[in-house]
Amino acid sequence: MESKLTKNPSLLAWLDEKVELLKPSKIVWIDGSKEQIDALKAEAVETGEMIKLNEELLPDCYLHRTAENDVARVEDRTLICTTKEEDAGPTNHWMAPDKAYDMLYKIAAGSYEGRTMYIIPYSMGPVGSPLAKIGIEITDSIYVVLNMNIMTRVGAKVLDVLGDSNDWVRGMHCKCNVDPENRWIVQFPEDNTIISVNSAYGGNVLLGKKCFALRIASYLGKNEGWQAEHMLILGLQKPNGEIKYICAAFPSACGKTNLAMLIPPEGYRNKGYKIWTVGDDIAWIKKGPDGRLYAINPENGFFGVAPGTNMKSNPNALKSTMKGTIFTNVAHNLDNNTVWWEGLDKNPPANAVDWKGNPWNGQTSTEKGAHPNSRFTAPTANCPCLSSEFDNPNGVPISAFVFGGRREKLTPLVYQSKSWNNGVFVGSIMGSETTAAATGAVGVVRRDPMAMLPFCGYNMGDYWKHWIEIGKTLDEDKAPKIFNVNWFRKDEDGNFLWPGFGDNFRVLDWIIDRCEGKVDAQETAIGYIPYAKDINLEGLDMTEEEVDKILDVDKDAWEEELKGVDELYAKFGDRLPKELADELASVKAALKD
Ligand code: GTP
Ligand code: SPV
Ligand code: MN
Repeated sequence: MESKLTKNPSLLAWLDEKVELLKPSKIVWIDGSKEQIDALKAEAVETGEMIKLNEELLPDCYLHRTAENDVARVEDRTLICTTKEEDAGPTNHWMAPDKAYDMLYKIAAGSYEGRTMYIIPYSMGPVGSPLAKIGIEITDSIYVVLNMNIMTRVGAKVLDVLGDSNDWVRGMHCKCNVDPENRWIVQFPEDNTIISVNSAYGGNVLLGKKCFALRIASYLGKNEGWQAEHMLILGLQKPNGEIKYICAAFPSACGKTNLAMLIPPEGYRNKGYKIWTVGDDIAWIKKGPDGRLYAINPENGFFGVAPGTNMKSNPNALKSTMKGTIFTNVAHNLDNNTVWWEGLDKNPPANAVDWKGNPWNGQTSTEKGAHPNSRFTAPTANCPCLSSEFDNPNGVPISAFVFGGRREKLTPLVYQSKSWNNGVFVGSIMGSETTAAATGAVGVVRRDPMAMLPFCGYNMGDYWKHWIEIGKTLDEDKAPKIFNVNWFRKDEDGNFLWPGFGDNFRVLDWIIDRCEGKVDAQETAIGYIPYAKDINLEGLDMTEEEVDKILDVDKDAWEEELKGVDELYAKFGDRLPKELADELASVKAALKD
């Protein structure tokens, strides 16, 4: 093995085994140097794996297309392999570890023949932070290396911090021949190990992200007393300069990136309000020495949904993609060698190539130019509103947790839970319409507790218990308040009833006022709902009566909804925390009043 970057015995032994299994022709350690990364970019362009975009308009940006059958996470083929099936729980797919290793090693054997094994040392969280953790991903894909280099902190400096420690997450990715029938994304939480075969799409192969930072990390967090959540982290700056931090969990493609980077409405901006982005997808949360919960964003980039991103909906995201970005499965505008996606502007290119690689005329075609789950991989450093605390190794103190889903009906614009345990209940009953972020039907309501359904690395009942236990350790005045939001209510004609995007700031404003005890609310069966007059509508073409409509609590509809919760809870048997059963009973009783 040429120029090893470490003497770490556990790592070298693991690599020896993998070399023997995979039989690479060449081995390259990713040291994180600019020269090395530039050479890999050039190589990927040379082989056609990536297309170099217009250097003047999009400097250092590239386009990549994945296989047509490999464009989203595959939840049916995502396994949690624990010794006991019940430890994976009823909401995960499970396989016995021995059987899974056997199956995966057979698929992977010899699959690097004639190819290069890249060894990527990476840190989730600022390198050396007490909240950070280290992973090693081996892969045979340059695209994966280049994405990991944006999404995480990569290179020799990580190995310096690791030293001889055995505390690192093993990640093996084999692209194989992207065969969907042999595609598996497998977590072994008890072994700190991830194996991903037959895919080359983001969430399936950038192993630091969902596989490590959520599935493995949620399991580690349960054992070590912290939390890994599918949450954005934002700072809301008030006119007096004070900044309050909020973590929000929405399911995939339900608005985290948009909320994390929002620009407040003009009236607020003029007063001095501002949003700072700490993270847009994942939060690692731990109690700090002052008894408050602190969050870091373990990532170093944004793997954001491209469609719908434009200068009006999310200018900060769009600006983040203007340099050093990899675009995946968007349309290629041949006139100026740039990219396009649905919702970027009203002027689709006529002379273009669609996400499948076919000639595409955006002016006349009825097909989509970009895949609905097409994405950009952009460095956080590009974000115009990146928080100065982004790299703070100790994280930021959390004032509020916000849960939210995509619901045409039922769920009010915002409500506040009545207590910590009631808030955990609110998170646990989350339902949301499915999106293109995972393969399968789109627009179907499913229960997605805490937006973690596809990402919890252990029994969801134990995960809820962990939430309840964390609450017990927090003093009442230090515990974040817990809310639920829904930006997606629609009228009978299918039009959104709430403008969303930047105007969601109006709801954040109410949330912070509630945290500070500055505003009253009406108690309902499900929680505290705002008085319509307390949602600031200045500059908005919307009346209080219209706001009232999206704040209503339809008791009959909620009773119906809770039947779905009964079904969910019934799956857990005695792993369902009693506290949640009690909360469900009391909400049901309140709905009958
Ligand atoms: P993941 O990266 O998959 O975890 O998704 P995310 O939660 O970061 O979702 P994102 O912010 O990328 O939003 C996904 C989609 O929701 C895009 O098509 C947005 O245009 C749309 N969206 C986001 N916020 C709003 C909103 O407030 N109102 C409406 N109507 N749509 C929104
Ligand atoms: C999600 O699906 O929630 C994402 C994209 O953030 S992926 O990395 O593919 O999981
Ligand atoms: Mn996500």
